[in-house]
Amino acid sequence: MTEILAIKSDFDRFGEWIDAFDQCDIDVVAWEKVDDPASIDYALVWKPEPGALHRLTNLNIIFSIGAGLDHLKGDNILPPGIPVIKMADSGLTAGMVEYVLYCVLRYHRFMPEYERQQENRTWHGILQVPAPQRTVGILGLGEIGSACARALVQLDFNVLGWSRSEKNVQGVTGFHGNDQLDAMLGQCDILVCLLPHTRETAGILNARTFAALPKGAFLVNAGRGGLQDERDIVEALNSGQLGGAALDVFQVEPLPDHSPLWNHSKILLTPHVASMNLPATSAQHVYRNIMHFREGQPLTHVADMERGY
Ligand code: NDP
Ligand code: OXD
Repeated sequence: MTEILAIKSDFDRFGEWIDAFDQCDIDVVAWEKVDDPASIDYALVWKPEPGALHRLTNLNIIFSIGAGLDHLKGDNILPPGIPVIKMADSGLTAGMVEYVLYCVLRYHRFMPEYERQQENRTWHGILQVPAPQRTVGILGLGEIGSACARALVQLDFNVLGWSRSEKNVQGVTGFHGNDQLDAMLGQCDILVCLLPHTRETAGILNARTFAALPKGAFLVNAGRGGLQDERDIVEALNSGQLGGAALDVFQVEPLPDHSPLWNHSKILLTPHVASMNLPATSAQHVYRNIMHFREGQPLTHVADMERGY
């Protein structure tokens, strides 16, 4: 009997998901069309309602639409004992690489300064800094962080990376654990945050972290809003401790109207669009894991929900 994958998609993209699984040996059903919850073998979800996954009594695997797992962390969301797989989509990763390169190059080539100059009809060249003399530190060297690090290495930047466990990414100087964080921060001209939001990482982008950076360093956060203290960011920008910040994620999303971040002259703000998963490539990751499950092979990208990512 053909197995069934139920999909609760974001952005009304169910049609794209149907097409993406077209060539796979699996039936796909939209979340709201599930008649018999016991017939569902796998679930691919974004922001499931509390209790909804518990009703799928024969579920084998829960797939997250999204690399971040915050949407699965509320009370009564996850039934116990069922593996949760993080999204690892080459399309999503490629988008993150584009966003990070864009932000890093923007600061590296003084674009905010030239934008200000243009407003004032000022013609003034700033001495170019060669990429090897520019140090970019990446917080989080996972699926996305390591891809961004590799792309920056390709452009000849001096790249540092921080992770929980020791990592070896070619061309990247690695740091790991809380004890080594300050040693990395002290060298970063541009700090890029690609961490997951967990108990341990919550609020890590705070005044203490900014104080450990060289004065005038730039911040890029495309991880999660819960990683940043927005008041500390504004203070660090106003004092000049931070030279600028590119923020894609926020403590509250959508960003409230009254937030001072909206019109701060040193902030480049985007509405959580650094990247989006693409059903065509995401489906390959999902189906690969379904095949592993059927063949009794180990699953990949299994989240440790206790650890938080
Ligand atoms: P991964 O799980 O592959 O990688 C997470 C990385 O963070 C790992 O290197 C991990 O270390 C490190 N890490 C976790 N906790 C700590 C800690 N306490 N101290 C030091 N390092 C830590 O995640 P992805 O790379 O796939 O995604 C990262 C995040 O990016 C997502 O969780 C999501 O929040 C965000 N994201 C944002 C998007 C956007 O559009 N803005 C789009 C996609 C993702 P280790 O390697 O040792 O495990
Ligand atoms: C994700 C996201 O986590 O889009 O994948 O933010």
